[in-house]
Amino acid sequence: GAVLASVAKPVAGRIQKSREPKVVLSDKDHFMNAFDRIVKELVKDKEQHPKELLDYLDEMCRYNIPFGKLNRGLAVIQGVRSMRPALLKDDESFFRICALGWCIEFLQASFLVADDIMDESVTRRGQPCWYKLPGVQVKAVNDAMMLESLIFVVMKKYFNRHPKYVQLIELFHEMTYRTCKGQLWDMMTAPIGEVDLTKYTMERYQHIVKYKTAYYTFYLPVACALTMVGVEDSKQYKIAETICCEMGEFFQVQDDYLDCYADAKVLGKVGTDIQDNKCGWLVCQALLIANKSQLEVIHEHYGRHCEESISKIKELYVELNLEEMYKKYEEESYLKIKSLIEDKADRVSKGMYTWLLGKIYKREK
Ligand code: DMA
Ligand code: MG
Ligand code: MG
Ligand code: MG
Repeated sequence: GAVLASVAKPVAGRIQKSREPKVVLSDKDHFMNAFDRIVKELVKDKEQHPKELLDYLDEMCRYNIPFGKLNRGLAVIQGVRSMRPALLKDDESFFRICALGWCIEFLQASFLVADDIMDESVTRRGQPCWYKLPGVQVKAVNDAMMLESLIFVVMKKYFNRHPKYVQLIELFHEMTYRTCKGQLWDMMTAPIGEVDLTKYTMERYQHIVKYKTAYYTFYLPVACALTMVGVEDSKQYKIAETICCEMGEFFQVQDDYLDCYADAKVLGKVGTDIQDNKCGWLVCQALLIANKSQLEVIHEHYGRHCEESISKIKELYVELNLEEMYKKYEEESYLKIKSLIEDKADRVSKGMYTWLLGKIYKREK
């Protein structure tokens, strides 16, 4: 049963213009091809499940995993490339790095499927949210758990003989746990129909975003790359945590800004933070500078689903010049992270951090 129209197809590669035609694959091409292989091998189930079940799994994976920017997964390859490129020389070793990158994208997909249910979102990555599809609905709850459990199926398949197998499993478990705590705190801060503005402080905001976003988005790929290239010094992981948490906060501030200001067609999702009563960056900033009557507007209209209330909040954001504040924050934060990288990262890992920062600075989606 086709639940969807679009599925990810393997990449054939571009033909290089030279006397001897040679197919050149970019990291992204390799990464996409690895996805096709991973999913094919996943649904080639030895236990002989009914075809219908395996077809659903195949479709669920292809709908939810590969349509994002893939920066988290690609960061693992990039990290290895800048720290120990020899690991990408032979095909199987390159494939294994790709598989690890995909594990992060599986985790991301798992969180997004659940997040969209919790946030009552309607679109994601330019298509309807998975739980919104008539053929899916509440099965999406199980699919979110399925996506998470598939991480460990993939890992067992390609890493069970790897010396860092246990370390990688523990890393994924720990980052999953932290993200869940962040998601919980995000939701506990935004109870439906209850606007308690005293909760929306920058301290609480920073705590939420560090846990719900920074660890799995930045620290996890970096720690995967460090692990794969054989870094064992715990100091390096501490430095990674410091830099990645800073980048993660920056990234979620962007996410919150884009939720309100981006073109939904470019962003691939329609914003819901205002009506969802979210402790987002914009409302936290607004509360810091609003006068008494502006505070009343927030109190009356934030966290309401009607269009009129949403417009009232957006008008107030314009009045408070929040776009300007955001631009200023983005510049300052970028410079702060840049100097953090300069100060803390060693020569070998600098390239990876700089690449990550370059991927998010001035992003529009
Ligand atoms: C993102 O929070 C965090 C996770 C763990 C998915 P969000 O709800 O702001 O994300 P999005 O804007 O993508 O729905
Ligand atoms: Mg959301
Ligand atoms: Mg959310
Ligand atoms: Mg968001």
